[in-house]
Amino acid sequence: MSKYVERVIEDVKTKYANEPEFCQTVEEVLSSLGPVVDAHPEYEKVALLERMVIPERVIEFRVPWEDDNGNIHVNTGYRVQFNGAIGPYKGGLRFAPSVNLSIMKFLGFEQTFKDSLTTLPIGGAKGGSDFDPNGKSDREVMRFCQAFMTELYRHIGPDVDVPAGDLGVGGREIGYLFGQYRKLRGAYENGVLTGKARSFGGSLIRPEATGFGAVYYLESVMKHEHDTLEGKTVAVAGFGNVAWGVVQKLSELGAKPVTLSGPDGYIYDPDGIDREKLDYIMELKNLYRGRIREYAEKYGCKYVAGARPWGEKADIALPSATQNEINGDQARQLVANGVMAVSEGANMPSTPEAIRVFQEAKILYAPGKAANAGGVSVSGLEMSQNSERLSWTSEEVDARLHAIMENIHQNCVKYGTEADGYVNYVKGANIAGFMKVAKAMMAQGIV
Ligand code: 2IT
Repeated sequence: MSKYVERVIEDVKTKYANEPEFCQTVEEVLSSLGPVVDAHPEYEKVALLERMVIPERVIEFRVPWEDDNGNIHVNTGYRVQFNGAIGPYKGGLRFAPSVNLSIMKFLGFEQTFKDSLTTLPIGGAKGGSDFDPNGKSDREVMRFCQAFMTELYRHIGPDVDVPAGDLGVGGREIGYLFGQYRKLRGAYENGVLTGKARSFGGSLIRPEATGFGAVYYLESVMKHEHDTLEGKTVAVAGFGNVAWGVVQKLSELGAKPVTLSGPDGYIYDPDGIDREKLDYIMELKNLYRGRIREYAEKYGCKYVAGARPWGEKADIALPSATQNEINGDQARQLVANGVMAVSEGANMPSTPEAIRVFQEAKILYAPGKAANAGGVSVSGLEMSQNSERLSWTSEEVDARLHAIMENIHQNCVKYGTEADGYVNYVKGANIAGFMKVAKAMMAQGIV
C-alpha cells in the first residue's frame, strides 16, 4: 500500500481511536486509493488526504424538548458538514439512540464519496440526534423536530446544506422540520430539505428511490455478468423505507424476496413477499410502528427472534437495515449457502471481515456508497425541481434514477475491474468517488 495512505490511516486511527465507525470507513476508503494516490504525488504536497479526513465543520448542539406529561428532555443534535468541494452539503438526518459523533462522521465521510458518485453537484454531510422516535407521540416528535431545527436552521440553506431523512426521519419528520425552518427563516425556501411531501415540493419516487436504486444497481451488476434477476431468491434485511422499495422493485423485475428483518428478529417467507404483503408491512410500520413478528403471525411463515436472515438460502443478499449487520461468520455462512451477489441498501452493513470474505470468494459485492446512492440521487433531483419551481412526472424521475445508477455502475466497473476480470466494486466505487472530489479540491486551492 502507498506509504502516504498508510500514514494517514494510522494518524486517523491514533487521533480518533474513540470513534471506531469513523476509523472503519476511513480505512475502507483510503486503502483502495493506493495506486491513484501514488500516481499523483502532488496530492501529498498539499495534504489532500489529511484535509479529506477532517470535516469542514462539525456542529454539535443541545436539543431540549417537553414530552406530553410536561417532563423536559435534552438530546444531542449534530450536523457534520464533511466536504463541500462539489456542491452544497447534502445528506440525511438520523434519529436513533445509537447516534454519536463517530456514527455521524462515518456517515458524513461515506456520503461525500456517495454524493460524488451520483454525478450530481452535491457535497457530503450527515446529521441527526440520539433521540429515539419509538414510542413517542406525534406531538412529541413535532416538538422535538421544532427544537432541533431551532438551532439547525442557522447552519443550512438551499445553497448551503440540504438535509434529508435517514433512519428515524421520514416524511412526517421532514414536514415538521420544514415548518419550523420556514417560520424561522421567514421565506419560502423549500430547497432546504429533501424528502418532502408532494404538496410542498417533494419529488415523486423519492420515498422508493433508495430501494429502487439498489435494485437497478444490482440489475446492472447481473447484466455485466450476462445474467438477470429473473427467478432469483433474495434475502433482504430491514423493513423500513429502503426495504420497501427493494421488495417492490425486485418483484417487478421477476426476483423473489424471501426475508425481512426488524430489530426483534427476521421472517422467512419461501412463497415470496408480494405487493399485498408489502402493503401490509408498510401499514405495520407506518401506522403501528410494529415489529416484523406480526408479519409471520399474519401469513403463517417462519419467524426467528433475535437473529438476522443470513443463514437462509438465497441467491442474493440485500442488507437494507443499518451498519455492521453482517459479520465475518455470517458472510461465511452466506458464501457456504451459495450466494452469488451482495448489494448494500444500507450504509456499511458489512464489517471489514465480511467484505474480505466476499471478495476472497469472488462474490459480487456492491458497497453501499454505490448501491444505495439512489436515495440521495433523487434528493438531488428534488433540489433541481425546487430550483426550477416545477415537478417532474414519476416516469421522468424514475428514468433519470435508472440512468444515474447505470452510470455509477459503469464508473465502478471502469475503476474496479481487476486483471482476472473480477470487478472489485469497493475499489471501483472508492476510486471513482474520490477522483471527482480530489479534482475539485485541487482546483480550489488549500482551503
Ligand atoms: O444515506 C443516504 O444516502 C441518505 N440517508 C439520503 C440522503 C439524502 O440527502 O437524500
